[in-house]
This record gives sequence, structure tokens and C-alpha cells, in this order.
Amino acid sequence: MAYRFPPTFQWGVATAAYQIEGAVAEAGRRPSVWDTFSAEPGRVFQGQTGADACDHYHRYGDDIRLMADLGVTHYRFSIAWPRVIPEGSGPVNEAGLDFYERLVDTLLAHGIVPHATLFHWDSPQALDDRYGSWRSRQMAYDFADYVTVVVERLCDRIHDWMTVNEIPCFTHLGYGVSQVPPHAPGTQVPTTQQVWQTSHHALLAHGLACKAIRATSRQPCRIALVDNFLVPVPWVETPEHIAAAQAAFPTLGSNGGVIMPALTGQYSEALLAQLGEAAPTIEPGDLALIHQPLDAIGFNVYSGVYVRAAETPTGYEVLPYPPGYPRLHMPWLQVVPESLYWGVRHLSETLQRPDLPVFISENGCAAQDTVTPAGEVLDLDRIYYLRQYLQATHRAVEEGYPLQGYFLWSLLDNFEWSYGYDRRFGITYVDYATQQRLPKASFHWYGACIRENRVL
Ligand code: GBH
Repeated sequence: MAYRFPPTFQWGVATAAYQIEGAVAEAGRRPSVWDTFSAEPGRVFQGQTGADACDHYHRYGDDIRLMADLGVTHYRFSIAWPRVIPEGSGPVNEAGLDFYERLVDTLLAHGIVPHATLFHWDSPQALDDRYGSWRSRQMAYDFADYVTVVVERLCDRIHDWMTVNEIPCFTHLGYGVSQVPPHAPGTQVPTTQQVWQTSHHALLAHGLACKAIRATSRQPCRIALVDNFLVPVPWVETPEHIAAAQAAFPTLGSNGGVIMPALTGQYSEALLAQLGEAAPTIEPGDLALIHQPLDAIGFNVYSGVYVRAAETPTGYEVLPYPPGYPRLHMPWLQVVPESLYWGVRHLSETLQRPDLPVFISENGCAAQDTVTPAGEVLDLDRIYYLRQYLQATHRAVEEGYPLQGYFLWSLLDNFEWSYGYDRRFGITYVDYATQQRLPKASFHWYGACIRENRVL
């Protein structure tokens, strides 16, 4: 039967703490940089914040029942640092850990395997006040101490850890000038060199976290880094254009300075040459620390770029999108399902890590959902998008790449960062006024795919 997955394939959904939890001042939690940033006028759509979000902090039981109805066997969520160590470093807030223990126990009671991301952008505001968060190397050490506390408490229940989510987003978009719209803390650092220094510190945090997890966990565990590297897709799959896409990989976005040092132990030469004076300061031992053994890579993929061989100095060119190119409800959400397949293949061939297990740790889209008078959300556009990306997932699995699972972003509509609640990525519609959950058509479609273990 068409598009059938192997029986071991892992089906999941993904969320992140600040985007769904709400309850930002409850049980000892202190502000994160996103609480502060979203409260500043003009930062987020209509001044919205994550103060209430989906109220998942109180409704996690209902939300887990929803996941059980959907049939997922795996759930990726994130743990909020300012719930666990409210001032960033120092005293531990047991009530914060209790929440995640309840959450995980409820997941396990429903037979759902937890995958915990230790950092999804909500760093403690106190550390921004103290030393400018990721501008300081100290951030990496404080992160590792927080990770130790979490793993100590939850390692008997959680065996799949993801260190940090999408380094380029919380560093380059948080500290770089020209990035629109910016992310928290929204601080413009004076030089490009200092922007790269923030992502270098985040890589150190990842490396130190890997070591902390291995040193602390009393159970066998698996550690992944989650990244959203930019995928060059050969516009035609012939050897010359495939070679062009491979040559383009290290020079696109922050690929050469994030996923490459993490997986190969070196910043890409092409990037360093391009940066010159703007390259980060790398202390002796840093690259070894960053290049930790990993059990998996989490690949967040939404879109990509087409590349072809060309007679340019680099030997390739990135093709612009024509105005009518199919796109979902974000400016950057061009429908490029091959980017999922080619991302997995680049990990294997371009970065030469053919044995490293891969998870699609996020894939999904925003759509302009409305509730019909009959009380349905018929998001056929989301199904159109997801079906193609799942077909690309199937292709990667069938060709033998070590792609082990797929986490759909997202279970619920949620706080979409600077777009607030204006953009809906969920397969469940959330009426924020009542906090009612309404499974969309895509929820029922995805549930059927999971039950039949194939793309429908
Ligand atoms: C993920 O990142 C996040 O992990 C998740 O929290 C979020 O809700 C989800 O995606 C949906 O947005 O404007 O051309 O410079 C998204 C990755 C990072 C992709 C920023 C687009 C901006 C491209 N995004 N990037 S551009």
C-alpha cells in the first residue's frame, strides 16, 4: 500500500512552554525575556503576550487526552527555565519541577513518550538584567546548572532530551539589527561579531548541557540538538544541481556556524572567510566542547530554497520565488516539501553523518482558519501542506536515511512569538476567549495517518 511507514516509525506532536503554558506568575515562576519583550509596546502583534496563552499549565490533562485521542505515541514539549530556577541561577523552585513531573506522569499514563526540550527561547529575565543573557559566556554555564537540576529530577521518567531549540532564532534574531521581526530580548548589539558571539555561546551551552545530561542521568538516555538549518534543494535532481546544492549548504543562513560546528567540530571555512573580522572569538577547547557525541538530530523544517548550478564565482545560485509561489500564512512559508527530504539527505551526505538518527522535530504551517457555522475548521490548506511533507518524509525513510519520527507543529494554536495569536499553527483550534479546544479537519486527517501508519 502506498506511503506505508515501518512499524517502528514514531508519530508525534510538538509544542513549547512559553507558547502554550500561560500561568507566567504562578507557583514561583519569574519572568522570561519573552514576558518582558512582549510587554514592550510595538514588539508583538496588538501587544499580545504569553501571559495566558493556551492555559496549558492548568489544562494539561485535557490536552494530553486530546493527544491520546489523536493517537500520537510521542510528545515534544519544552521546560521553562524560569519555572525551575526563577532567577536563572541559584535557588531551585520545586513547584516548577512538580509541574513537569505531573505533566510527564500523565503522558506516561497515556502511553505517550516524552521528548523534553530544555530551552525553547524563554530564558530568565534576571540573567538578561545581570549580564545580557547570551551576550555572556556565563549563560552557557548557568544553563548547564539548570539542566543538571532538571535531569536529576526527571531522568527516571524522561529518556529523550533535546538541548536547545533553533540557535539562529534566539541569537541572530534576538541580537541582530536588521532582523525583522526581532525576537527577545530584542537588543541590538553593536557589531555583527557580537551577534555571532551570542550563537557561539549558545553552542557552548548545548555542549555543556550534553555533558551535564550524561553525567547526571541515572538511566540510559538519548540527546539531540534541534536546529532549523536552511535547506538548499536542487531545482532538478541531476548530479550537477545536486552538487550545487551541496556546495551551497555551508554558506546559507547560519548553517556554517551552527549545525556544522555542532556536527563536525568546525565552523565552515567558507563562512569564516565571509565573516572575516566578524567571526566569533573561539577559545581553546570550545570546538571540542561544542562537538559532543549526539544520539540524534532534531530537524525543524518548514520551507527551503531552490538552488541550481551556475557560472557564478561560487558555482551555484539561489533562485528567487516568483510572487505567485504557493505559500501558507507566514511570509517565509513557501511550500517546499522536498526541503524535508533534502535536509535529511544533506545531514547524511553533505555533513557526512549517515548514521546519525534524525527526527523531524517540527513541521507544520499556519493557515487562515475559521470556524464554520456547523462548528468545524475545514483546514484543507493545512492538509495539502502536511500531506506533501509527509510524502517527503516517507521518501527519506524508504531510501534508507535514518529518519525515525515526525513531530507535527503544533498540537494547539498558540502564541506565535512576534505574531502573537494572529497566526494559527495548530491542528486543534483554540478559542482564546473560552479556552475551548476544537480539533480541526487536519487533526482527524493526521489521526487517520497515524492509525494506518501511512500518508493518506
Ligand atoms: C519554529 O521556528 C519555532 O521553533 C516555533 O516556536 C514556532 O512557533 C514555529 O517555528 C512556527 O514559526 O523572516 O525570512 O528571516 C520557526 C523558524 C525562524 C522560520 C525564523 C523563519 C524567519 C525567516 N523560523 N525564520 S525570515
